[in-house]
Amino acid sequence: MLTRRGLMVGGGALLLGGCDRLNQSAGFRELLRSSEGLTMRAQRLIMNRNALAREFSEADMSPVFRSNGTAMPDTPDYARLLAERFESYRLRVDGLVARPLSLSLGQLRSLPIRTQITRHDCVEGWSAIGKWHGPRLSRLLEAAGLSSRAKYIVFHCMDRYGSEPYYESIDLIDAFHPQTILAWAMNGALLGVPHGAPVRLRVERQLGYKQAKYIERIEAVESLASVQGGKGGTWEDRADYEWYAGI
Ligand SMILES: Nc1nc2c(c(=O)[nH]1)N[C@H]1C(S)=C(S)[C@@H](COP(=O)(O)O)O[C@H]1N2
Ligand SMILES: [Mo]
Repeated sequence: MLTRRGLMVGGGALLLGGCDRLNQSAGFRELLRSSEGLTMRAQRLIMNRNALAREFSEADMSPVFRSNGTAMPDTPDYARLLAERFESYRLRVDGLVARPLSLSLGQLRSLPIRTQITRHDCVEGWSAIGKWHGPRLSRLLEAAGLSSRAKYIVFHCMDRYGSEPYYESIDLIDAFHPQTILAWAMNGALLGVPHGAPVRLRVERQLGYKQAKYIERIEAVESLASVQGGKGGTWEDRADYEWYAGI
């Protein structure tokens, strides 16, 4: 029987490509076997998780970008923040981090920004192309010192559904994706209230309901089970929407 080492040092071994060599490892064979049960679509989703969402040009931008879900959070706290133009607003980053952060809007706006023109797709059947500006989420997570135990990033919002705040969550692949930003401006102006002022998430490889608006707290967790209904988001808990809403 040929051993892996035998193949590596044998005469023909030098001609073997990386894949042939990988095929010899039990771990890789196991991976192939377990993935046979997955559909092609699921495999493609897994393989392409780091790919970029398409970016558009200024000419493609929608003349009207409608608002959906909450357009004005109706809590006294939000009314107060709005009245003082978010002067005392703080974005908290906490949970499984070494150094919890509490950032004013001024501090958030002083971080280097990414600008991207992307298409937003809502499950209710509408899409719009808009331009978003804000720091990458990864920058904040790095500044906070994300723990190696963290597996998900939860976004707690200032608007409520019933008695609970709107919330959403993503995994670390999406959290560190280059197009995952905390947008504080849209289409060249400060983010308006209907679109999530003062800060909303853009996670461009996923559907509209994942794009959390009115964010006040970003929490790193090991499991989603203990956050609200346990399914990772307001619509996941209430309407059985998929947690991973990849597009
Ligand atoms: N906090 C919060 N975030 C939210 C929602 C919401 O109601 N509250 N609605 C979601 C849905 S379903 C969509 S399609 C988008 C709409 O974003 P827009 O209002 O900027 O178009 O926000 C998402 N994020
Ligand atoms: Mo949506």
